[in-house]
Amino acid sequence: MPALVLLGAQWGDEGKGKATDLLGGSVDYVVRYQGGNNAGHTVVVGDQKYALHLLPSGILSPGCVPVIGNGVVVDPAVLLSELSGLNERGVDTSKLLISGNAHLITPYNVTMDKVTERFLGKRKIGTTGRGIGPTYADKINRTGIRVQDLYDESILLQKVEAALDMKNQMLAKIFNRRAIEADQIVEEMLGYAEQIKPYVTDTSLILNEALDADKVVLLEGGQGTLLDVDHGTYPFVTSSNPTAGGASTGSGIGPTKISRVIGILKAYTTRVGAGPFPTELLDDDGEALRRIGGERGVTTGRDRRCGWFDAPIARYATRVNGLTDFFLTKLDVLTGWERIPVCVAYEIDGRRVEELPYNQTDFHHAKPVYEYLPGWSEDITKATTFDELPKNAQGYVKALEEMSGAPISAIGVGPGRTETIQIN
Ligand code: 2SA
Ligand code: GDP
Ligand code: MG
Repeated sequence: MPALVLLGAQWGDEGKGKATDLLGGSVDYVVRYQGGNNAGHTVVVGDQKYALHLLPSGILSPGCVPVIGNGVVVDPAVLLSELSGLNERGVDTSKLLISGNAHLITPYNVTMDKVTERFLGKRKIGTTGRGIGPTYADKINRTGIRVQDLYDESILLQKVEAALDMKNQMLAKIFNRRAIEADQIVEEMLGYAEQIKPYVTDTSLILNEALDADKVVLLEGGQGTLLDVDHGTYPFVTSSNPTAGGASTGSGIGPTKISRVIGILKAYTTRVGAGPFPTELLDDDGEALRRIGGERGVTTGRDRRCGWFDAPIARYATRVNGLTDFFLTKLDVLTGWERIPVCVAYEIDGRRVEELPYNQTDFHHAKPVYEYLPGWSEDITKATTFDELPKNAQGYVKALEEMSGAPISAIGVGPGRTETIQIN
């Protein structure tokens, strides 16, 4: 198998970290291709729990080379602290590779993220405040700073000055803030340069050579399909492409090398931050899903908004990503409900709509049309085969598979590595 992609089919936090870790043993490289330390992946190995933000989840698999691709935005201070945190827990991180073309999150990008959100007030996006959007904005605006710029001091200074020129005027005139000094930024950035240097390389070349040598490369998405800047619920999205196309541009691996695209799909729906969410529950059921599912942001600690499963979203993820299969996660969280509502379509201004509307105003008005599936009360966390699941849990999985447009190849029944049912 050449390259495969693993990505979020909903609004993120579907359990991608666990799924990547599960596959980690059978792949040679795990690559992050977009986002930055806005991601929060939880991996539970035995009695150890790891929260990763910037590093690929493959860093926990000893045989695997973790890669930060060109499409990622890297906060160097976060990178170094995440590495040393893992080292202190005995994890070997020496194999890490970082693309010299990845962009750096600078302190002024973090400042811009925070002041912009404050400025937007009620209209804010609910970002993680990690400087993600402003760093991608600089990249597209061609005023970004790349990892490779750390190794040419005069170029770094010129680029930081250019990037700060307009921002300092904005900070002073619009946000009433003091100017940021280019020299101070350069000094801070240079302070990280030597520690990062051993990891920096041409990752696209290395990955393509690995594929030519029949190695297996796993491309790991952060966030999810509906947070994609092109295909998500714009403007309530992140500023990168978590969808399958982003895996190619964000790693420098051509689409013809990708043979499998796995969508990670939670058995219900969650979202962090602002924006439309048709099946959101503002009642006791929503509170129960949050409590039982432990639905709290791994990066910011914010409560996640919770709701029932939304089939048009799953179908949409299948379509825009060309999904080959799904991993269904957190089925165990639904144990105990007598009947489980599943959104099969929307009602928008009196019309029944089967697919996700491309028009944002329509999506804001979408009301879920529910079908009710019978629930189960048996503990399913020890199930290791599909047949061991209660009949109604089997029925729920089969119904979701039929509605979502791609086969379900694994089912999560708990957070641990072993709490997974593989379906062949
Ligand atoms: P940003 O910071 O610019 O990427 O924010 C833009 C929107 O993207 C959402 N976003 C996320 N949604 C779910 N999970 C994410 N990662 C963390 C986690 C989130 C956390 O694993 O829990 O801890 O809050 C993530 N990252 C970005 C964000 O909420 C905005 O809606
Ligand atoms: P990611 O961002 O997609 O990697 O997901 P997060 O780590 O942010 O959130 C998923 C949460 O669900 C984590 O706390 C995981 O440990 C947990 N998790 C993953 N799969 C399962 C599952 O099948 N059952 C249960 N109960 N928890 C799971
Ligand atoms: Mg997460």
